[in-house]
Amino acid sequence: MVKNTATQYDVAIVGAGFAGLYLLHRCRQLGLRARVWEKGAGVGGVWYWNRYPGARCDVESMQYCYQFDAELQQEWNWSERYSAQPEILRYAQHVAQRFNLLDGIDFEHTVKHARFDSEQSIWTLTGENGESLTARYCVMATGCLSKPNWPAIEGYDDFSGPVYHTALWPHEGVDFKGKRVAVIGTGSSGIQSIPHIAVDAEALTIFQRTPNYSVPAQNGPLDPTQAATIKANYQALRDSASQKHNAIDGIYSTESALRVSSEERSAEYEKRWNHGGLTFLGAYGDILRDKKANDTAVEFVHEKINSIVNDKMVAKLLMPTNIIGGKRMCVDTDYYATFNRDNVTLIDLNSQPIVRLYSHGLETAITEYLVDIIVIATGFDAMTGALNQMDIRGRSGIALNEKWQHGPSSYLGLAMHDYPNLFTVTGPGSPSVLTNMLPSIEHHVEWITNCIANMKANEHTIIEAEASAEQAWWEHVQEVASVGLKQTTNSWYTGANIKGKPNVFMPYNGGFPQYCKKCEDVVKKDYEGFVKT
Ligand code: NA7
Repeated sequence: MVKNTATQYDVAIVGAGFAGLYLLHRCRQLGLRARVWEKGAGVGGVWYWNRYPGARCDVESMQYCYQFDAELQQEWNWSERYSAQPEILRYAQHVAQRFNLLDGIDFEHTVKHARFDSEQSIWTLTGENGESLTARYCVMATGCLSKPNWPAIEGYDDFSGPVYHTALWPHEGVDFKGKRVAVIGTGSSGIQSIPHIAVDAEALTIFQRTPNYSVPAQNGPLDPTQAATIKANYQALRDSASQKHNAIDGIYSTESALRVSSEERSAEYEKRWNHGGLTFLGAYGDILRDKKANDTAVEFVHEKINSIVNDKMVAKLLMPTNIIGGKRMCVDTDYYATFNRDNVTLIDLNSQPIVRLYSHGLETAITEYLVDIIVIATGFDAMTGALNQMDIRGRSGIALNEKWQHGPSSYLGLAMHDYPNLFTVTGPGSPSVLTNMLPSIEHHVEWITNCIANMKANEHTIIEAEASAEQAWWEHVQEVASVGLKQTTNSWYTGANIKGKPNVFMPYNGGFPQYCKKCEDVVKKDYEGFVKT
């Protein structure tokens, strides 16, 4: 039965991940009527879907959490330095309950179309189930890593066993005991899951196209004294993080890797390797700016891989040859050591590409691999994938994926010309995936909801990014992307992981503080670059 909820809301929110939850809460705080549509059967977004073994965040939990509510910050206790997916999901569920958000969310509601009616100045969302939702404003809180990327391999239907994508993991889990397992893909999801699968599986064969750099998390139970110290002065940590390029607190040197002796450099890298985590790249200020400086970090990690992995041929295959930090570095527990296990085999897809799946396994250009279970860890159509898969049409009726056919563009990663009253949380053109997502999400949610409240207070009904402002911002996004080494690597930041996707560096690499300042200036100048009516 087609049901039209008819009620007009101030704000329609798509997605009940960390962005959607906070949006709903903020809207309610500001007296805005809001409704959330969420595809999943529960809250949590990326943490709802990515339930593969070993899934955990790569930013320390004391930082990878909301800061908008001081009490929430104080009362929640993380058990590990880097929490695992079940705990992060419990946190999202706790937030939803604590702030009474569940009654504002329609679960299992997938948006098919979003249309702007210029005459009435309203957005209408239509779901796959035929229901509709109307609101003056629409906020896409659809996440940057939400649309799974399936490799184009022939024969999915021919394989007689189960095939699991890491981003669509079954809620009941997967029992690998006594099974021969294949993992395709060695990005973060592969690198996190492989050590766990290896422990349970009878045999694990890993199909690697490109090796990734990974540093140890050095994860463990969170030291309660350390947690208490942070909690006693949480704001100082948050303030310090907000001044960092990636919004992650840590020690980032501005010194050149090339101005110190090789002994001093090795000692610094060793210290950071032993400390664990993404701040490894903060050892020197020019690692992501100067290829020679980058080479020093590459050499260190190569030596580490060589020292951990017994089979030197395997070690060599695991050593990436591109720059370090071009792709998002991985943070692991026991990844390289896993290759010393007797039940683990590494296959280089460059020397034997997969030809097809057949009833009992995978066939490569060289041989056949008998397996019972296939795990697909091939990532996402990042940043634009979730938006482009909906049919979003603005003022002139042009679909967003048509506007973006040569690559995305936006004003501040927040809004697009020709799509009035539509906002994106951590959209392309914002720092998003180059930062700790939580502060980036909170910043966007606050900016967007303040903007909507301001519109209402001033009796405006439409806000739209000017074409010139969008163009100037996008040129700036590309200009800062061209500084340094990051864009020299093919990655999901540039869309290179998806066949046919335009090659455009999508996140804003000018740094979180500079970005926030720009957003603040826009507001101070009465929403400069936007037209309000
Ligand atoms: P990633 O980082 O995009 O990694 C995907 C991996 O899958 C990577 O090794 C790819 O190799 C590989 N891949 C992709 N397509 C294929 C095909 N067709 N055949 C073989 N191998 C393939 O995704 P993740 O889910 O691991 O991590 C995403 C983010 O989540 C991560 O950056 C963190 O921020 C958290 P390639 O490098 O393309 O050759």
